[in-house]
Amino acid sequence: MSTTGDYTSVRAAIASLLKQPEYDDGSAGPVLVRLAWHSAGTYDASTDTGGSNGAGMRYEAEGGDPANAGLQHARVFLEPVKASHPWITYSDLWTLAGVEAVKQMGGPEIPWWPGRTDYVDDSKLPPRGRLPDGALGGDHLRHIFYRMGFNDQEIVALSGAHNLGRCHADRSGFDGAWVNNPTRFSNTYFKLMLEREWREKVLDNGVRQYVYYDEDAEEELMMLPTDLALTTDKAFRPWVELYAKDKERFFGDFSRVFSKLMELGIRRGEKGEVVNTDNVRGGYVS
Ligand code: DDH
Repeated sequence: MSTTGDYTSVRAAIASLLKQPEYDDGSAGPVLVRLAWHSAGTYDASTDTGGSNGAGMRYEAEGGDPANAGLQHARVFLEPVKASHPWITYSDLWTLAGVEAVKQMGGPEIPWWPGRTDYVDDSKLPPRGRLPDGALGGDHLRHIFYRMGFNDQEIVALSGAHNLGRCHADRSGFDGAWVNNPTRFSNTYFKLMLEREWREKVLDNGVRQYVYYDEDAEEELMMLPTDLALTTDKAFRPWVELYAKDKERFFGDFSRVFSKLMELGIRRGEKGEVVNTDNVRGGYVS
């Protein structure tokens, strides 16, 4: 059994479960990053509700949101880590797993602090509909991410996470990967977005996405309507161009905004300790 507070041991346990030859592209990494993001991305700054505190996805109200379809795989991957480190909260484990997965897949180090609690009043879970819908456009992106307290540049930087993983027809309805090496963190997503001729494709299930056939990979790559909105919107596009050119800048900005995402709704005291124990305003300590 590990020592309470030994996050180095938790990180090592996460790193050692990433390789999953039978799963997707052979890695649990991308779906762990998505779990971390969806656990935090329910935050609403105006009511100070939602966010990673509470690990509300353990409950049907949040876990059963169609936007979270497939994330049970990520939670199941992490169960052995919780079993060998029972002192860690789910909310800390899920956020740390995302941070560690990015690093292990060749991405930047992301500052992360522990202390989240699993206390949640499940009658007060954030309403569904707070996570983005890939079928929509730039206005929707702003509506969703401004609500969390992000600006246009931060929206573009965060979207760069789509260098990782893939869409699954049985989860979101969209299908395919954004890049041909989806378990390696990079800025390829931004490059492809600008450099390739994307054409609209309506899938058999009626879902509309954009595709491009990559001859080298002999694979069809995809973009969501929300992804390509980053290239057509005047305010988003310069950031796409910058990140396509400057990988270091993207890595630095991604690290900062992902860290900010993981901290949404978490209030810390002078020593970095979390002073609100709930994911709803006025938890036990206000
Ligand atoms: Fe995403 N994402 N995401 N995404 N996302 C999907 C997969 C992954 C949107 C829609 C989808 C972020 C932003 C957006 C990851 C990380 C992040 C899928 C496919 C859809 C759809 C799900 C499936 O079928 O399995 C939309 C829309 C947005 C937006 O509006 C900006 C952000 C901010 C992140 C982040 O991590 C910071 C990752 C990783 C995946 C791959 C998951 C997997 O299983 O593989």
